[in-house]
Amino acid sequence: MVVAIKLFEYGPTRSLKCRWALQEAGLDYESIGNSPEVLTLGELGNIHPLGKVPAILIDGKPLFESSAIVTAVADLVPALDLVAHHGTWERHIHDQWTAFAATELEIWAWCAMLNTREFLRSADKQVPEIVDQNRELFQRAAGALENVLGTQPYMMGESFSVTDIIVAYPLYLGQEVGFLKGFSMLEEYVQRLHSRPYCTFQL
Ligand SMILES: N[C@@H](CCC(=O)N[C@@H](CS)C(=O)NCC(=O)O)C(=O)O
Repeated sequence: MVVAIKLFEYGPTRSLKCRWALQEAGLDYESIGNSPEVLTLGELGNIHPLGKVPAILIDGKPLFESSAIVTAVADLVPALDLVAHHGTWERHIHDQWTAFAATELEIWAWCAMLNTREFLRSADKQVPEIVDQNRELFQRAAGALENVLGTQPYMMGESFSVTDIIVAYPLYLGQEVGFLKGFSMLEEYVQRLHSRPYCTFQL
């Protein structure tokens, strides 16, 4: 099976999830941009309604949102079992954890970054007082994951899957802003994933 894949990406962003998934899947792809200028490309604007990265064309079909892209990439290579297959209960569990990662974890770590990192948002537009609330909400969700990963090595059980790429990214952001301290299972999990050859996240 040969699939034409164009990934609109820029290194230190959520694009990293997609690059990692493509490498796990063993799929060749054309990297478009991979610099801040990617955000100015009209072709990107035609795929992503907000002109953000990552975005992808798979055989010409457009898709955005990093979790959707990662899942679609894994679905291209079903024999590798990189994601629970369509129509199984496990697939619903994958959807459960990827939605949880975006709405209960990533949002709070990202909000903390936006309000403390001037390369993301100028100081006059930051509200650093919000960070304590971000930490509280992130850590509530992190506690739930800590319980899961205390009994199994990966989010879906005994084996790595792209669910882990999607869940680990907000943990990696959380580590950046110091929200992961004291969550020993999560710190070990991040290290475990980091030791995979295709991991793109920098600790
Ligand atoms: N929920 C989206 C978030 C995409 C996103 O915010 N991308 C950032 C880089 S990590 C971006 O392109 N920002 C440029 C902008 O805000 O215009 C996803 O997971 O793909």
